Amino acid sequence: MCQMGDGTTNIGAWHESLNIAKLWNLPVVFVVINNFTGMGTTVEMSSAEPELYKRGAAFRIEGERVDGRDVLAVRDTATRLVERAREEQTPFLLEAWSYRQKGHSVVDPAKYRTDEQRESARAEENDPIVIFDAQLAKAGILTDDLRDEIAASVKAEVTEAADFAENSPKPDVSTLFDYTYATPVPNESRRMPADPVFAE
Ligand SMILES: Cc1ncc(C[n+]2csc(CCOP(=O)(O)OP(=O)(O)O)c2C)c(N)n1
Repeated sequence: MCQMGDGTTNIGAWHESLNIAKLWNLPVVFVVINNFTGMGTTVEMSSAEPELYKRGAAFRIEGERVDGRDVLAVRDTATRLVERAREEQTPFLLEAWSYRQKGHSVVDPAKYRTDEQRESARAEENDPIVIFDAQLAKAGILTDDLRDEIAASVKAEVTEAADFAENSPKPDVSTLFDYTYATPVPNESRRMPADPVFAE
């Protein structure tokens, strides 16, 4: 499975990937997370075909769209497409749509959206976690006690991780690129500690 945002789908490399995947019969499921916005640009404004699951058509790649707010629907559709990709030895395109609850990054206040759009994106009926919670409760799997227990254990785990980070010494600059690349790359070695950028 290869996952990307809607913003990727207007980059040439994506179309080249679809083309070669179909030509070479690669069992790849391309999963596009469509939250209708790439940074500050809407899919409607930037995509001549905004129904993204259809965009594999030029490469004879079958596509499906699923409600990305529904965890179980995503699981079922993804499972089915992965099985078909393996059995039929061919790629598929899966578009999972949902709403982006905040801006693109911590420095993006999402001013390109109206207050109504921002509120709707964050509404409980559009929140995948709230929806999944209700599904589990209805199935008798999640009780109030269990929900409290899970919430408390997650909070404890996150607090412990944050405390660990806050209380750890600052890492040495020479370790900046550790675990970034599998093998050394030229640009990396040019930006190691001797680089003026890092001079004290
Ligand atoms: C190859 C490449 N081109 C351009 C960018 C700049 N860029 C960063 S995020 C982004 C848009 C991402 O859109 P999407 O995947 O829909 O993410 P979202 O805005 O919903 O977080 C772009 C164009 C990049 N990171 N890499």
